[in-house]
Amino acid sequence: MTRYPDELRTRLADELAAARRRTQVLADAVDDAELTRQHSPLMSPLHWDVAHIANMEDLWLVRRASPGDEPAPGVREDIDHLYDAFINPRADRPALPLLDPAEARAYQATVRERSLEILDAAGADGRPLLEEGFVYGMIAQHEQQHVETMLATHQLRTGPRVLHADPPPASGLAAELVGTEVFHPGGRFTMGVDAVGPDVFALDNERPAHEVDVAPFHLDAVPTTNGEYARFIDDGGYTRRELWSDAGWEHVTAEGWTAPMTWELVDGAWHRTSFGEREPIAAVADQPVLHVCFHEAAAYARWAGKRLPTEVEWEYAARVDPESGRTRRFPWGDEEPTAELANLDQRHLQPAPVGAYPKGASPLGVHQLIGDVWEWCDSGFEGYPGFAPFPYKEYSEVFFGGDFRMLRGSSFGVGTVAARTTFRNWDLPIRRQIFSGFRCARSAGDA
Ligand code: AVJ
Ligand code: FE
Repeated sequence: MTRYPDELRTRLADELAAARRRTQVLADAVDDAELTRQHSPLMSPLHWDVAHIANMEDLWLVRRASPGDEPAPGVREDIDHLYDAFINPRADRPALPLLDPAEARAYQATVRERSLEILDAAGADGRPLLEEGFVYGMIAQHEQQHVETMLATHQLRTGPRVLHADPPPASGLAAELVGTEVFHPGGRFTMGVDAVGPDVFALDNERPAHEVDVAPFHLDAVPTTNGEYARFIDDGGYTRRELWSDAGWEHVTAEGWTAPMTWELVDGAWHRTSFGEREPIAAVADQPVLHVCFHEAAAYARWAGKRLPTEVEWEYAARVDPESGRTRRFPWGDEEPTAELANLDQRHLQPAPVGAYPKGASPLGVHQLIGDVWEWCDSGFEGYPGFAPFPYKEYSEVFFGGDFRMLRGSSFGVGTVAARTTFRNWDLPIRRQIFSGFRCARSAGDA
């Protein structure tokens, strides 16, 4: 039994701890009544997420990362069925005999103690799941993904503000960048990634690295802003049938949507409510628009004479260094994101104005591909050539070919451990409770 090298062991423990700190911030911000309430049928009660996070860690670290060829006993195998997302649709979760908040917190703590003992004792020992610490990274990412979901639940709750963060940095470049696009010559590039070295935490749907051809295209330098989106609304965007797909039109008219999720008209002026605080859209006009569904993004793009990018185009723009032709890890190079490069980790509770992260831009000048808002792409969810489910089919494979649209980049609510240009997120085209925005694209040659 060989232990992981100290540096790796520390990194893995740090990622688990960082995820747990965020879970606790969001769970501790509300009282037990709010923790156990379902704020929207689209979301779980927060204490379900808390125990589900622990149950995933119980399944994959306590049971599967333990030394030996057979899974070790779990902390609470008796409650697996309550926290299986496939057995229990979100709308049904409040009616289950769930752990109460104190029990859910205690379950998290007990499981974590056991995980850290296992991490301390052993290394990979040739087991693929444990190679380079993958399963610890997977569990840290799983917790961070649920923290982002819990943050979206917070966005849906009503009542006074309970979460606080510094405002995002200002931008001196917004006026210059809004409405501009960047030409990308296209060609062949390496899409996806092999989960080795710095990319070891890449999840199954990001793999393997493979060559792809992309035709020349233009991509907006920045995500579509609130100010631009308000002009689309004022121009009758939500009432002009020709801008919408059949499914999009059917959905917005059935729902009566006339603006993004958190917007409302107050004395004739658009306002949004962000984590309990109402503010005029005019004050955040340069921020990327947030909480729009795929259909709204696509309708805006058509109104603007453009379209949404494909996943291939998005990843090309985010990764290819035109100078060397090399596919890199991030728009700015190969180094991990920092507070100067991207708006991540819930450091700010809203997107930053466009142009606020000039150091994070791509060499061709595309800004904020990582951080701020998830970006809808006009692609469905499929496995890459050579895809293999790892370590379980229910993370990705069962969703392939479904009615999903892809989201790329990451939002202000994404944990750095899951912020990659190869990361593939997906949701139904009607969903907008997530931290979703978009930027437009155009094929080269189209007027
Ligand atoms: C990748 C965000 C679509 O939340 O449904 C969490 C992530 N998978 N637990 C989701 C996930 C299992 C997943 N998304
Ligand atoms: Fe989950």
